[in-house]
Amino acid sequence: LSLRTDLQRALQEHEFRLQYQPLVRLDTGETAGVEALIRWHNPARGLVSPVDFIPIAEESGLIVELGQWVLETSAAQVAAWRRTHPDLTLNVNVSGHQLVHPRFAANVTRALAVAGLPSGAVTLELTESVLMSDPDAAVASLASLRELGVQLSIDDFGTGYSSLAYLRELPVDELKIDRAFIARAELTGEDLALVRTIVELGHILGLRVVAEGIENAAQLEALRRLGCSYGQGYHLCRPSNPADIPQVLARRS
Ligand code: G
Ligand code: G
Ligand code: MN
Ligand code: NA
Repeated sequence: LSLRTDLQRALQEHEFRLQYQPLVRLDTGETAGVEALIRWHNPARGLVSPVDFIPIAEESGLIVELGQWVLETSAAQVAAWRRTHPDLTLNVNVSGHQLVHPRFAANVTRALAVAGLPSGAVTLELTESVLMSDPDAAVASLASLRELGVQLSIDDFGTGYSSLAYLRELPVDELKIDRAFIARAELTGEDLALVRTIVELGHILGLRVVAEGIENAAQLEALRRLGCSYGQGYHLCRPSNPADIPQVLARRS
């Protein structure tokens, strides 16, 4: 069976699951939100990484349906967790193919309405490369999404080709520093200076800045000292099954 045919079947047979990775406030150590991350458990193939199946889902167009499932499932899950943690927010990764779909805004609205999750609790993550492949079109789609009240994030920042001019024009709320900048080393010297510069750039533009890929205590401490507001990474918490999240919400990192 080709991966493409198998994906369609997998969606019908409920082989996809979501894990959630906390976004931690670095000043208090509290979990502010969670990022939904898709997983495919296939009896024959085992656990397949989204790195391998998302591109195929994009080529075949299935990403629209799959992305909608992610949105609906994660919105319902976070709405449930908000009964005990009312300020918890949700980050969802969105593919460029979803962004340009004419009904994307309507689909987002419907998913959130069904789940009973306020749009202000949701941040849609788009990669820098998607935004920069057609910046003028991106600005237009992002503006219409933002009218719904959802927030927008630039994921994997620093790996694409953002021009500073466009960065200023993009209607976004959050910038996620790609883990390549964080996990490279002990975060000293040039690496540290580079990350400090990105944090400052984000703050100058009025954005929430999230450092991804924090893997050790030294990196965490360095980012706290830089005044980076949020962090994510294995050292704080691995992507986790939904059943394990309530105990994560109860503790501080
Ligand atoms: O979780 P993991 O490290 O395996 O994720 C690998 C890649 O898959 C990351 O780039 C991540 O953004 C992407 N990814 C994970 N979940 C989703 C999803 O629901 N939709 C899209 N479009 N990408 C996702
Ligand atoms: O592209 P995106 O940033 O959405 O990718 C998120 C993925 O990064 C997660 O799915 C997760 O599996 C992975 N990830 C999260 N924290 C860490 C980390 O500390 N180190 C590494 N190497 N990967 C991480
Ligand atoms: Mn992401
Ligand atoms: Na990222």
